[in-house]
Amino acid sequence: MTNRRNFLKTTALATAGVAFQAFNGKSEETEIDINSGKTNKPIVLSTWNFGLQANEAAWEVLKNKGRALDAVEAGVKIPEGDPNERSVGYGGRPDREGKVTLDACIMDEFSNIGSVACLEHIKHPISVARMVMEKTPHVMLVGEGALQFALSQGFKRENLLLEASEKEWKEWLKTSEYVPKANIENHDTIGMIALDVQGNLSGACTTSGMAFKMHGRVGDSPIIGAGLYVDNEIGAATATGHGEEVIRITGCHLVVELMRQGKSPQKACEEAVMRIVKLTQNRGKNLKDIQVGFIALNKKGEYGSYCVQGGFNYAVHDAAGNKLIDANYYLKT
Ligand code: SD4
Repeated sequence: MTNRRNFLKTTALATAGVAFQAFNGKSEETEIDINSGKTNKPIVLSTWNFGLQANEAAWEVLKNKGRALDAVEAGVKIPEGDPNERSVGYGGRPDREGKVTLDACIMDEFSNIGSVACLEHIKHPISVARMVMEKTPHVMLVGEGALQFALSQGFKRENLLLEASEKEWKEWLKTSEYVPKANIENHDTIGMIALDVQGNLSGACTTSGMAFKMHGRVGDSPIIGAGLYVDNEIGAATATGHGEEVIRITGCHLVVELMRQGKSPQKACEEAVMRIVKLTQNRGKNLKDIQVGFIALNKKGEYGSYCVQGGFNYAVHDAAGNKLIDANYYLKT
């Protein structure tokens, strides 16, 4: 919405014609030169600090006028393939049976969707999700069926459980106490959303889920509408944190629908987080135990983010460069 403050900002920027970021401690909302009708594209956003590296891979595609879909797949494959990233793909922490089970989904500008959940032994679940999207009559495959499909498409069966993960799991077994932690090592799920030079949006989301989850547990990340949503007319959103809470409000679909109602990406993320806050309080649960973060991008290349508590950051790459931003949050104490 253009209030007087925004009008002044956008007017001042009209000559510069660049995205503006307000770091006033209250908002990370980008304000684009709406009056000139300019769009900040291409642009890519991704969750957590490993997003910086992932963005670089996505940018290679975007700067060469590639499709946002190819950019987000290439981007999230970086942490997926990195054994040092212990919350995504190869090297992900196992469930309580010592199995590394992966969740991922992808969505393009035509609302094509593909997803895999509880997939074992495959390093790049995002590429399997893309194949579900492009080569099957379905949108989601799980467990053994997803694995069989991946193998039939030529994916290699691999052991994803690192020695370090096995050690941690054996340690965990001593107490078997499940305390789902978000913000581990400042990176968890990678969710990535991008707008290409053609003005098309796509998104991808991939994770090993919550460490020591029950075997068979599926989070928000492979669920279209929860961990990821793209509407090429409006915008895109992706989420990280406690998947159960994101699913409860169909988080990313909600964020995109709020943008459809005219909210900025920042305000849409804030409202979705406030819904989680309210439902958590209504259910008598402690908000301190919960972390959820959303990032959102609209058709103009404006973006925003908000989360329940501090510690969440996200990476943004546009023509001005690649940077990490600390998301603003609700719970200040
Ligand atoms: C899940 N949302 O499986 C994922 C995990 C995550 O920060 O993002 N943790 O619930």
